[in-house]
Amino acid sequence: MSSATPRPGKPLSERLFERARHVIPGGVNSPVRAFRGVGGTPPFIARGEGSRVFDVDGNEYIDYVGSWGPLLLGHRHPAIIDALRAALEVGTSFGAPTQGEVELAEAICEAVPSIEMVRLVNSGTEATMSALRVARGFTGRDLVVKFEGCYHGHVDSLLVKAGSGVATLGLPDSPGVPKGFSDTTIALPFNSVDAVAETFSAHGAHIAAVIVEPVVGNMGCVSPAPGFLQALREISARHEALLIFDEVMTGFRVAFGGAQQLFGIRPDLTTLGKVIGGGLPIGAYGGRAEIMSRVAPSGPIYQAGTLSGNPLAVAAGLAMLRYLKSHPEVYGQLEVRGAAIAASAPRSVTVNRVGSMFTFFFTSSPVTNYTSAKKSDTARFADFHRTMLDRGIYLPPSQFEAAFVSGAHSEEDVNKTIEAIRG
Ligand code: HOZ
Repeated sequence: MSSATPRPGKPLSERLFERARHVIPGGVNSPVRAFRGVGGTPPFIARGEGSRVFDVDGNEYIDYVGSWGPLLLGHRHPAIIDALRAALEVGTSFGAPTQGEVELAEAICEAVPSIEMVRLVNSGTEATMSALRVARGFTGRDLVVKFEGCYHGHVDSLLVKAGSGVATLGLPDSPGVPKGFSDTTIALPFNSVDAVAETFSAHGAHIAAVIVEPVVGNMGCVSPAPGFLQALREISARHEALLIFDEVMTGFRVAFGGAQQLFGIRPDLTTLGKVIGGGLPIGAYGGRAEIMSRVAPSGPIYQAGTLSGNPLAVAAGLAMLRYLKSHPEVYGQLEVRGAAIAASAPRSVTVNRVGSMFTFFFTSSPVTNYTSAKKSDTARFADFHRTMLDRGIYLPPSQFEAAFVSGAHSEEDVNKTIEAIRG
């Protein structure tokens, strides 16, 4: 941590956190921000610029949280700020169609060919919740297969053996989810083709969909084993169940066309969020026109939203996608920077990385699913996290999250990060 001016008394972050805990559950508006997995007080962020965030106590950090994924180009990228300024000049919300929504939908469909039609929503959770409804409405079936340690937002029926904050806090399931909802979910080990095949043999006629993070970010970063995604495609198709790729994290991050481009798989439905909003709240779900045309008002499956297609989020997202399309070299740079950081990990650590997503697991065994991710020594992770924060490197405060490199991370940032890792 590089501190501008040392200040007397309790740091402002600590005082704000105390105040926050009186009026906001746990002092945060999303559990993963609370530092429960690593201890201590989360720095309260005052501003961001490029690869850096600055806290209210004057400390500067190289940021690998990137708002949990959306900031693929770093903080306050000029293309996005300019687009937002222009959008602000004409209005913040209309609840009526706008040209920008059409352009963003066209940009998404062009970049991700499996998405023939797309509906914009306000968050990744809304996207996965809606995609499940569409899958169930389209197939007339109720069951959904998910994978242990994958997290698809806080959708009732998907909060079963979930990753992200659920894993960090060690919550097996959430109170408040009716048993009838979780009973519709079958959670299987990630990367186990056998488990998927057996489940489909037993219940195939009742399974509406398989939903998967094609590269998992929410149990830490875990790549699909060779052939796993192909097997999901083949088995689900054989049983006329839909394959949903949750690309909220990987969309436009691991490749311009997402993980489906990287691995050459065409899912039936895809959920997006994060990068497609350029740092503003957004989500999207889309897929085959035959399926998506069943969504209201063209079909009977209902889904709606007052702020859906919000002009500010759309302007920021469109600026992001246009920039990425015209600067494909960004992905090469992300690969190089990500690889350099991964290569700096100590011997006893297992590093998983796909492009700009990476996680250091404190175990010497390979991490291929949730069971192996949980073998990581989380106390060592917490020590590592604290040390890195003290050295000015801001990593996700949980073993069960991915860190993100952005296009704003310079070679110098990466070298500083490597120095901090090596101590
Ligand atoms: N989907 C994010 C990464 N696990 C978490 C963001 C949040 O829960 O606030």
